[in-house]
Amino acid sequence: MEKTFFIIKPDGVKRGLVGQVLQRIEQRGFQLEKLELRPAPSSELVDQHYEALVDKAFYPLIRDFMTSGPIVVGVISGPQVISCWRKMMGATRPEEALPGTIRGDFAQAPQGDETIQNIVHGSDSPESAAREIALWFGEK
Ligand code: DAT
Ligand code: MG
Repeated sequence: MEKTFFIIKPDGVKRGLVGQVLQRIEQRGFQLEKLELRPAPSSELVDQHYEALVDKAFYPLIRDFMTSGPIVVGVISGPQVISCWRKMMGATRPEEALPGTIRGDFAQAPQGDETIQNIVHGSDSPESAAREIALWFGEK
């Protein structure tokens, strides 16, 4: 069965949205394979996770945000779970995320110079899912 990796980012945990995010996963019928509350991740781990973005001008703000507090990490499985979870998350930019999606229902567009805080992460392909599961859960 297809698997994907997800994160409830520091904003989601701080705002008390863990239960509502997990409820949507269960409601949709996906199977929870792994689920852990983790202390704020190290910069090194976040840099590896976002290896495709580390050279972008905005990346330092992402790193600061992602290391700012505890996160929930997990693996879920189900038919087409990678693309389906991406649809459930909604667009990257909160102002573009449709109502009914997690980001569209809970995330606000950045104000001032803060970075995008959009509650959740989900792998974007089978290759990233495998890489991210190995990175966060140490499966070789
Ligand atoms: P997604 O999280 O929808 O997969 P992504 O992988 O392109 O989006 O980027 C990872 C995170 O980085 C994203 O959730 C928010 C932030 N981000 C992406 N593009 C950005 C940009 N142009 N400016 C600021 N932050 C950005
Ligand atoms: Mg991404």
